[in-house]
Amino acid sequence: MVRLSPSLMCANYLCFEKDIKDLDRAQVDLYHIDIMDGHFVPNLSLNFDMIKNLKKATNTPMDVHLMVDNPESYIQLLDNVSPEYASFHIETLNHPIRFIKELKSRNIKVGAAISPSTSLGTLEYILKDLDYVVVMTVEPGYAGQKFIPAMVDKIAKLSEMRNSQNKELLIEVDGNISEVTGKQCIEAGADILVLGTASIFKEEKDLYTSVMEFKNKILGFSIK
Ligand code: S6P
Ligand code: MG
Repeated sequence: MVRLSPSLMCANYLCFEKDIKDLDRAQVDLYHIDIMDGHFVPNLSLNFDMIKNLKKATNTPMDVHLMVDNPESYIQLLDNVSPEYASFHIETLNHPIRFIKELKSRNIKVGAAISPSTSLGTLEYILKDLDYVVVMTVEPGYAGQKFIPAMVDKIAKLSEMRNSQNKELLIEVDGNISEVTGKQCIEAGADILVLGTASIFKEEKDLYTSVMEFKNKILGFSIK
């Protein structure tokens, strides 16, 4: 079943608690938490103190997307919040297998995120060690960007790789996932849709309504 993961950097921080309640009521599957460092990407977004507070307010699992150089230096911060899922960018590590083992030993499901111009070949020898891959369908760093159409083919190729190497692997897609691009990604093999300004975060609607409408629109596409 396809899972829905709202990207909380798109929430309204002036009424954050209400947004979380609305999303929980709509039974979203995961919270996508973007962590940026201003180096790997030229922006900053959410932080670990916020995750700690969020964990007090909801039981929905957290999926931390580390868009940072040197993700190994974030282990202590991850330990402080114990997220259920965490992904690092494959472009940032020389020794990813060691980092994957570190996270797994903490009972964290581990993902590798891959930027649009990075080849799938970089994942070939670690695919069997991963729980998921985050295919970036925009350049990492900002919400509200345009979907890169060539990423649909990349998802399909990754899906073929998973068939031969790791059938349990989940494919998450992140960046301008709308009703239209979401369907294309699901058809290509995506399992987790990150939802941002292209789908549910709209000023004119509350989040509960937005998520329910989005679910209905792609219901035939196997949303639970
Ligand atoms: C982008 C970040 C994403 C965004 C998401 C927002 O660097 O990793 O998770 O939050 O793409 O969604 P949208 O629909 O505004 O692109
Ligand atoms: Mg993200």
